[in-house]
Amino acid sequence: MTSQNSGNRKSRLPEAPATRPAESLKQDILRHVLYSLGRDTERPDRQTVFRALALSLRDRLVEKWIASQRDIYSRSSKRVYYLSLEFLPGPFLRENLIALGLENEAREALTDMGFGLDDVADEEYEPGLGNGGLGRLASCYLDSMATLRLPAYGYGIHYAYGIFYQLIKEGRQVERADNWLRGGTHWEFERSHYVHPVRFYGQVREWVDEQGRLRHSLENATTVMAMACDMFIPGHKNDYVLNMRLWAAKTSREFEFSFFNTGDYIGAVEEKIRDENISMVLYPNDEAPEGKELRLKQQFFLVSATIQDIVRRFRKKGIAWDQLPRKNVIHLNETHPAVAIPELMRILVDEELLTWEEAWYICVRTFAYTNHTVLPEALEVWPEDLFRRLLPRHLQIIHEINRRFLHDVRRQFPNDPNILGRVSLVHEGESRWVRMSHLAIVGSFSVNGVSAHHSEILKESVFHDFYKIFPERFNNKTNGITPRRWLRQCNPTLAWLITEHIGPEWLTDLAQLKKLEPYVNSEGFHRAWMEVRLRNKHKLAEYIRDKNGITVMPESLFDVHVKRFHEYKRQLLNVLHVIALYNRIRSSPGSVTVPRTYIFGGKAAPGYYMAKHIIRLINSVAYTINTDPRVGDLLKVVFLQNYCVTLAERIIPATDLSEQISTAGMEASGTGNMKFALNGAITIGTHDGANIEIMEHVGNENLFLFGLLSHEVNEMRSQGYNPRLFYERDSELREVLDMIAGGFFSPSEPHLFRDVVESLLNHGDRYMVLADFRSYVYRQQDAANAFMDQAAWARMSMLNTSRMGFFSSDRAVDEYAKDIWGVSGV
Ligand code: 475
Repeated sequence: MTSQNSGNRKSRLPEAPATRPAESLKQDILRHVLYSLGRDTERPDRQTVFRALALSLRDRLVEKWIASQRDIYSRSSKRVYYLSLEFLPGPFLRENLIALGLENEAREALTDMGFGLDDVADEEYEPGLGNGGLGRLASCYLDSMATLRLPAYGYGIHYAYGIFYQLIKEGRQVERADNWLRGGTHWEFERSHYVHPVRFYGQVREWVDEQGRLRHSLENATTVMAMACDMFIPGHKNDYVLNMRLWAAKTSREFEFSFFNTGDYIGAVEEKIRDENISMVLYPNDEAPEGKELRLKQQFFLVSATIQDIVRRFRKKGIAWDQLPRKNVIHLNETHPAVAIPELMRILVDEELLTWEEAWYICVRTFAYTNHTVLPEALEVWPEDLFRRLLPRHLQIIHEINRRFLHDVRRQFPNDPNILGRVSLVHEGESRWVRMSHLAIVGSFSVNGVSAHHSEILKESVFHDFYKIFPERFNNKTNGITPRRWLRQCNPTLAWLITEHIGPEWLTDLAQLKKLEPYVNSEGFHRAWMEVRLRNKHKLAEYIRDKNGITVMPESLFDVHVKRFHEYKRQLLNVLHVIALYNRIRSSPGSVTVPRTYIFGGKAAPGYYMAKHIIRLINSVAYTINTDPRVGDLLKVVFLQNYCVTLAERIIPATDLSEQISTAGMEASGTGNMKFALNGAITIGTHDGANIEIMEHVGNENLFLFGLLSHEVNEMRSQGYNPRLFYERDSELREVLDMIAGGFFSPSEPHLFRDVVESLLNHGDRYMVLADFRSYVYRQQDAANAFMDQAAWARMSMLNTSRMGFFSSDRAVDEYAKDIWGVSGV
C-alpha cells in the first residue's frame, strides 16, 4: 500500500519537544531520520522510518537501563550472569513497543507520517544468533528476568553472521550467508572503548615467587580483544531494562606498532582478519557440536571476556573473594561455556593467589549448569591435544580438578573401581578427550534438566554415576516461553479477545488464563475464538500463496511441523503418514473427508546428509501431491523456507494441529509445543519431554498422544528391534516405503530416496519410525474426526490455551531465581 517513498509531505524538521507521547515520538523519529541517519525528513523510505523508530526506542531503553543498573548497584544485589553461546531474540520492534507501552503512540506517529506500523515492523530483519531451542529459550528467559526485575545479565557472542538463510531451490535446502548487520545496527550500543583482552595459545611458565610460592603464567600467548555490544531487554511495562552483552572480536594488533615497523603491512592486516574471525559466524549445528578449533576459541572468547567483566564489577565492591558466590551466580546454558570453570579457577589461583581449596570452594558455589539434550552425539567433548594447544593452563587446571575429584570418588566408592573411568573429566582410550559435561557437573552446585521427564533421564541413565556422587545437585526446571512474544505480540487479536474477558493480568501472570474456562461453554466466546483463529489462517494462507504460489483452504485442518530438522524429531514419520493419506485418496476417493494443509518448516545442519535429504523428500512429495488433480483441495503440502522467529510468529497463531512427535526419550523438553498450545492449537505428540507435562495440564482428552513410552523404546532396543517386522506386517506402511524406494516421488531419479528407506529397513531405524507408524496413523484419524466437530474442537482449543499458564517462562525463571540462583527482584 504505502510505496517506498511515501513520506508525508507535512513532515518537517525537528521542533521543540511536544507533550503528547505520539507527537514526541514522531519528533524523535524525524530527528533520527535527519541527525542519526542523515536522510531527508521530507521523504524517508520505510526502512529509514523503521530505523529511526528503533533508535527512538533505544533512547528510551537506555535511559531505563541506566536507572535499572543504578538500582542494582545501590541495593548491592546478588547478580545472575546467564552465559550462552546462542541467543535468538527475534525481531525487537513490536516487543519493545509493547513492553514500553508505546504501541498506540507509534501507530499514531507513523500514521501521521503516512506509514502503517505493520509495514514498518516488517522491515526488521531478526538477529539469528542461535540455532533453535536452546538459543530461543535463553531469549525467553531474558525477557522474564527483565519482567521479574532480576539483577541479571545475558552474555553471548556478537556473530557477524548468524544462522544461515535457508532457500529451497528445486526442493533442496541451499544455504546463504546471513549478513544481519548489513543494514547497520539500531538496537545496540557498540562500546568501542570498552574492550577486554582474551589470551590463548602460548606456553605455561612455572616459577617460584619471592614468597616461595609456585606460580603459573602464560607466555607467548596470542591476544584478541573482546568489544562489548549491548542490546536492551525491557521488562513488561515495569520501567526495568536488562542488557544482553554480546562480545565482538577485535584485533589487538592496532596497538602493536611493531608489526608496521617491520614493513609487513599486508601481513599485519591479515593477522587482524584472522583475529576478528573468532566472532565471524555461528556454528549451524544443532545438537551435534562441531569439534573445530575455532569453536573452542569462540567458547573461551565468550568466557574470558565475561569473567573479566564479572570480576571487574566484583572488585569494585572491595570485599573478600569468598563473598563472590554470595554476590554472583554464573549460569551455564549447556556445556558450551563450561570452560568458565577452569577460567575462574585460573584467575583466583594464578592471579589472585588464593589456595586451590579456597578457589575451588568459591567456584563450586558460583556455577550452575543446565543440560538441554541427551543425544550422545551432542555431549560435548574436546580432543585433549587441541585443548592443550589452545588453552594449556586450563587443561592443567582441569587435570588437577579431575585428580582431586577422582580421589574423592575412590574413597566414596571403594568397591566400584570402574566408576572412575566412567566419571573422569578426561576420557582415556585410544585418544584422550575432555568431557565438558563432566566438568560442568563437577564444577557446579546445580545441574538441571529442562522437563520433568528429561531430568529423570539425567538421573537414571545419562548422568547416573554423578547422581550417586552428588544427588543434591540434580534438579528439574521445566522450560517455559514468554507470553509477551508468544501470545500478545504474535497473536494480537486472540490476546485482545482474552484481555476483553479476563483483563490484562495474564500478561505477567499466565496462570490467570484459567479464568477463561467458564467461557468455554459460551456460544459467543466460541464464535469469537474461532473467528480469530480463522482470520489468522487466512493471513497465513495469503503468505503461502505469495511465497510458494500454492493456494490452500483456510478452512482445512492446518497440520504444522516446524522445528529444526533432525531424525529424532521424526519429520519422516509425518511425511510417511502424508503419503498414506495420499494413497487412501487415490485408492478410495471419499475415504478421506477432512481436508488438510500440511505445513513444514525448519533448517537442517548444512553437513547433516539425512536431514537435508528428508527436506528434499518432503518437497518432492509436496510437488507430487499438489499437482495431482485427483487430490484437489483434500490435501496440500507446503514447505515454508527459512523457518526463524519471525516466521514462527506467523505460523503458530494459524495452526490447528501441532506436531511434536520425537522418539520418546529424545526431546529434552521442546518449547514449540508450548507456543502452539498457548495459541490454541491441539498437540499430536509422543510421551516425550514437556509433552507429558502439557498433557497433565491440559488433560488427556485435549490432545492426541501416541506411540511407545521411553522405557518401551529402551526395552524394544535391548530385545533387538527389527523394523522389517513392522514393514512386513503393515501393508499400508509397505506401500508407502515401496513408493519412496521405487522412485514414485522422484521419477527422473528413481533411486534418489532409497537411502531414506534403507535407514529405516536396513540400518536399524534408530528413531523407531516404523515402530510408531501405526499408532500415529490411528491418532491422526482421531484428530481428523475431532476436527469434523468444530464446536468440540473449539472447546479443546480454548481449554488448551486456558490451561497453559504453567508454561510461562516467568514461572520457570522464578523457579530458577528461588531454587538455584537465590536472587529476587529489585
Ligand atoms: C532441546 N542444542 C529441546 C531446548 O531447552 C529443548 C547442543 C549442542 C550443540 C549445539 N546445539 C545444541 C541443543 O542441545 C538444543 O537446542 N537443545 C534443545 O533445548 C531448550 O526444549 O528439547 O532439544
